[in-house]
Amino acid sequence: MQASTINIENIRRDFPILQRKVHNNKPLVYFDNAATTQKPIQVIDSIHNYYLNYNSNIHRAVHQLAEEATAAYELTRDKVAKFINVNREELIFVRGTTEAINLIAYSWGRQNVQKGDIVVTTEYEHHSNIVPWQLLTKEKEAKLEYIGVDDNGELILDQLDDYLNTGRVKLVTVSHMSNVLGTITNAEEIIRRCHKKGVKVLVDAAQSVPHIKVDVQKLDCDFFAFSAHKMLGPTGVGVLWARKEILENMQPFNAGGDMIREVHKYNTTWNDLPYKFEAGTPNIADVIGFSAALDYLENIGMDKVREHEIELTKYALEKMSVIKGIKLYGTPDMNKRGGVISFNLGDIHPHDLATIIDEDGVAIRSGHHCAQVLMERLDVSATSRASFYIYNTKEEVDVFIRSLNRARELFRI
Ligand code: 7TS
Repeated sequence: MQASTINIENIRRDFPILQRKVHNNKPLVYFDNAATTQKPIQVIDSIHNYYLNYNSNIHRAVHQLAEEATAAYELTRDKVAKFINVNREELIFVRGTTEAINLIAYSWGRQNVQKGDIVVTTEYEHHSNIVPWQLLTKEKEAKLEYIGVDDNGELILDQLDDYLNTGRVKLVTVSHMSNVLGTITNAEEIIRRCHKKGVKVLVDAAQSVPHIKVDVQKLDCDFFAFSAHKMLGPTGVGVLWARKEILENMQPFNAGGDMIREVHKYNTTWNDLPYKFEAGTPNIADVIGFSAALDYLENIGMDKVREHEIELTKYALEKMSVIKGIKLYGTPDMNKRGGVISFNLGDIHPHDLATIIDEDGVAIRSGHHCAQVLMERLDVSATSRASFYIYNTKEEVDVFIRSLNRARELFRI
């Protein structure tokens, strides 16, 4: 029995890497999807086809190849805009979530955050949604504050109200889904409370957009960021969305070709949105490859993707919870979590555990997951983490469970 109504056998055939054997002919069980997902053949072919048949720079020349490349690049923008329900002119291609957040911190933050102001983030952020704000608040003599995480792995929203009541908050920036706990943030509620006080909200959607249907207009945030490589797409492509009036009032981040309208010796005027924020030759091949990833997910349907992950995560949590000596992090309520399971097994160091189960072909992540503030909150130096996607099966979870038990026996837990 497969985990859900999606046809996993067909899906798995589209991912050549899943046929790979590792460590003495063990089938690969890839459970490191929160770090990056595997790519279907459609994505690989689309990049290959671009280089084989119409490699060219975009937005410049009038020859046929340039026109084909420009059209394919811009078609991805249309598809992304539809996927998250926004206008294409507000949608900027960047290198990834990290670059999107840095862009906001640099361009918007430097113009809008002043001495004494507050930027609020949370204890379960990825470093890429902490460090840029540390740099900004230090430079501006502003303050960085944190919404805490409770023992269920959920945000303590009362603390948000305390910060908002100071009247000094300029921005609240939150992960839509924790990459360690899998907690799905109640972003709608945070945005509602912030907007009541005129405070802007950035949503780091690196872990949500790949797994749950997100309608950005409905969400009503001000900034939104995610990475293609966590949703079947290539590395080196990310998306930043922001409201038109915000982007229009923002200074550019990178300056150079393509982002200008006219350049004179001592002054320059900016190109229209979104090109004002896309200086230089972009990652054309991978943006085009991202199109195929979006088609692939649209074909399956994001509701099905979510359904499948809920089933798999429930199944894994049930089996894991009876392993002697295991500590599972995050809420058991599947409505509030995605397909990410962080855990510790006895006093086995997560790196040792990951190495042992790697011998059985199971790839998981171990370490601090670029979330050291959360590790401090959980009072651990590291965790092990299994994270699922559309091609994972219950049979693979069984292999993982057997492997965890082998590690437990090795360490006599
Ligand atoms: N925000 C969140 C919530 C993330 O999980 C990640 C990457 C990022 C931002 C940064 O994304 P990037 O594409 O710019 O690197 N998370 C992980 C992870 O959990 N393991 O490896 C990368």
